[in-house]
Amino acid sequence: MKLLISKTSPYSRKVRILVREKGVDVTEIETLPFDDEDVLHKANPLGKVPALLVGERAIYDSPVICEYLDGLDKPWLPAGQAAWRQKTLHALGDGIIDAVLTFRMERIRPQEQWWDFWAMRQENTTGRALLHLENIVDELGEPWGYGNLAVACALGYIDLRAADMQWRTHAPKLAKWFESFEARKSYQDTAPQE
Ligand SMILES: N[C@@H](CCC(=O)N[C@@H](CS)C(=O)NCC(=O)O)C(=O)O
Repeated sequence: MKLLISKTSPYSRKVRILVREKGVDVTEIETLPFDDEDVLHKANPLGKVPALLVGERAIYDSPVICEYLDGLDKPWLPAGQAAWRQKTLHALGDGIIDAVLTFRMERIRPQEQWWDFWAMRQENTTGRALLHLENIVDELGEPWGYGNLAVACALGYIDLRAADMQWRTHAPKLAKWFESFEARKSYQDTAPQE
């Protein structure tokens, strides 16, 4: 299997960590989505990373790839009703990434094109989601799980792109919980590289 990734993409990072934690045999291929490379467009017409090539077939987006790879052996995702809890947590992590990414795209435009309403909305979304996680931190468990994977990558992405939020000050219990992830080799080996 081949995995198209970018080394700053938090969605790619989720899959890259899962691959390492579960020991799946996958070759990573680095692409630059904003360079509109053919290899990526062929794999994913949406032009986004990550995309997984399984023989002639391509699988995307990152939650679908995670579910596919996780299901190959000893799934983290529990069976039955408990799966929805994990998938919802995964969606929460991805939603934080979406909001931080949207905020960043707003702020790298020329300043006269900034849309403050939209930027503030993303900031508020991120703040609310972090507060929610702080309130449910005791339910999260550790170390990696299907939902925690996305939450940890979201926190890592805030560190990369929105460090001035100082989220650890506002969510100290979550910050403590996060320490065990930061110490993992799979997390360190997938640190974003610009
Ligand atoms: N929902 C998608 C989001 C993927 C995504 O937005 N990836 C970004 C990189 S972080 C990308 O490839 N962007 C290129 C573009 O939007 O054209 C997933 O979870 O895989």
